Amino acid sequence: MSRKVFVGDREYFPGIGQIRYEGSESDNALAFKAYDPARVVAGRTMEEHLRFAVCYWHTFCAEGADPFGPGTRSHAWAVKTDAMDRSRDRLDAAFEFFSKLNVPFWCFHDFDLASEGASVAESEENLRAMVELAGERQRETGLRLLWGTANLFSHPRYMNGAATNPDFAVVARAAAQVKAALDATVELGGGNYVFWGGREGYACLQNTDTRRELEHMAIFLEKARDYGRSIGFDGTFLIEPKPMEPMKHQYDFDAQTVIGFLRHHGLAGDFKLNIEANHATLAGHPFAHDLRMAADADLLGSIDANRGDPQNGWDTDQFPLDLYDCVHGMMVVLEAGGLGRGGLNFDAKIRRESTDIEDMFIAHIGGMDAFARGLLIADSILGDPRMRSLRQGRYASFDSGDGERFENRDLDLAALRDIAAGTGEPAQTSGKQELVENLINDHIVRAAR
Ligand code: XLS
Ligand code: NI
Ligand code: NI
Repeated sequence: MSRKVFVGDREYFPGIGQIRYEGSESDNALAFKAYDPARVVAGRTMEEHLRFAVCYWHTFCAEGADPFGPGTRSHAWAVKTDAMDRSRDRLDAAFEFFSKLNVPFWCFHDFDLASEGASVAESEENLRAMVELAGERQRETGLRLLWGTANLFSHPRYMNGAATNPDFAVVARAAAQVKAALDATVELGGGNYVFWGGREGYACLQNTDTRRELEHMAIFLEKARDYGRSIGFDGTFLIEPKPMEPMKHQYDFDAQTVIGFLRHHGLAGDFKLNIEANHATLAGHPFAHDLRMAADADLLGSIDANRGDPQNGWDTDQFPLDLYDCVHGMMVVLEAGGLGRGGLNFDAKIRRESTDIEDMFIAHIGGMDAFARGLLIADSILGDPRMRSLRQGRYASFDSGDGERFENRDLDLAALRDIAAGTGEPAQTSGKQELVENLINDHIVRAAR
């Protein structure tokens, strides 16, 4: 796809042109080695499978600050004194970047796009003005919105939570933000709306009425859903699980916790899950585990692509460059039939020490190539009859006879007992883990050729 790559009245990334596919032999750091948007894999183009999105917050708002020091990068789009001027410059820089990188989608929080005003009405006004401009930029470039969301965790008023805040005034304030962010998402044609429960959880179990807070969260989501539907939002609401950080414990702990919550509160028809790799690993799971749990429940909505550092217990939001993670993840996505209206959003930030402007491009290019390779390798593995029979074959005893009757719920506990008594000690069956892992390695080498 070829688009106009330079919007507004100044170029923020001079010297960097449209990023193109040059193939695996290319040694150009600013070219795709594997991501070839038009290449067809398993019946769809790579662009259709992967549906890449760039996030606004890490890439255009954050400047590399950490708890021990300020930012290390100063952005040319963040220098003007007037906040609205800065927002407009940032939007132009963002759309230039999206276009040059050739991603089809982007994502935002309300207050990434516009700065928060002194009142609810002023914040709404700021956001509306920026949404109008963003709509223009979308039309000019062909970019689409993967999802919008509201930042319900940065402002000090949300220190005790947003939807689960013990103070009703704060809950209402959070609702006002979600209403405006939903309006913005609908206006920009977003396919999804995300809830990440940043401070929905607790720091101290003894001062918290968890039963009441969880009930409030369900009511809040229900009212947001009803409002969204009433203004014509026909996309998917997404919950993004995360076990901790900033709170000691967050209610949306992991995929299975959220699935249980959605089903319990009758929300599973409108809500799905946005699985973030580093959140899954913080919960003690591999990325592919949370993807699989969501997919098994038919609730896999979208992905926040990043990775953690195995030696660190926090959300490092590194770029997803671990090939195994991408392979294992794409195996789940392909088996689930794809991401539907979801996508792969790079909720990732370059390191504080990565201070060249080209590093933003290099990081995203690497992530896109890693997932493109993951897609190719996953497709190759899933097409290997040995792989299929290794997994399916383990369950062959349920395909007929008593196993089938068990699956059909036709055997009660006493009948199972009699079958066991007549069978004797079951024969030992190897799980063949190393064989499966070796097969995956073989496919990684083959598909990379
Ligand atoms: C933080 C989350 C956040 C959400 C959007 O850990 O990943 O970035 O994706 O609010
Ligand atoms: Ni995220
Ligand atoms: Ni995160």
